[in-house]
Amino acid sequence: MAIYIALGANLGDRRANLIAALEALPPLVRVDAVSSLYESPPQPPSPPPAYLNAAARVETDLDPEALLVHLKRIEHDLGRRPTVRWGPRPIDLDIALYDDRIVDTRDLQVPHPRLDKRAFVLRPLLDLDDDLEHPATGERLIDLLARVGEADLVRVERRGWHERPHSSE
Ligand code: A4P
Ligand code: MG
Repeated sequence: MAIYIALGANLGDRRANLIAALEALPPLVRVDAVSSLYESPPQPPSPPPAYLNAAARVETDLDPEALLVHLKRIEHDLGRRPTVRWGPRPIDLDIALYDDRIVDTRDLQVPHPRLDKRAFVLRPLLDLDDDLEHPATGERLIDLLARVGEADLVRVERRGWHERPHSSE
């Protein structure tokens, strides 16, 4: 197992926001690998803009609570301000998985509680490691993805996108 962060953006220069977030993670959080980049309509359905999503496999000595604080700080630095739940945001950084740990406190649930219903989280995680399992249920993420379907999800750039200048494929 390892630690996986799910990234999403649906405001401003979405791709640039995701890259800025990845660059803001070190040195406290080292980025091992980044998934392909995907686009999908907001879920639950709401007016555009669409989201860009990706996932990163990371290494860190921060415990889950300290990692959440770090992610919230990056979100804030990138201009995110609290709005309505599920409202549009320049950047959303969630702890998807933290090894095989299960955390369930008021402020933090790991694995992310809606992971199993979201192709835009499952597909990027599976890009990174195709044998991942849900630590609480033991279900394979590949089976969860088959259940939710990924028809709404478009892969817009292959792995390595965050190191390349923008180009349309
Ligand atoms: N929190 C609890 N567990 C976690 C965790 N594992 N990682 C708490 C990060 N945060 C966690 O989150 C609200 C609170 O959740 C945090 O303060 C933290 O204490 P937030 O990011 O501030 O607000 P939010 O993102 O609006 O709420 P939430 O519940 O995280 O929303 P989701 O579930 O992340 O949904 N559609 C598409 N296509 N792509 C998307 O990326 N994202 C959302 C946001 C909705 N629709 C989307 C997408
Ligand atoms: Mg969030």
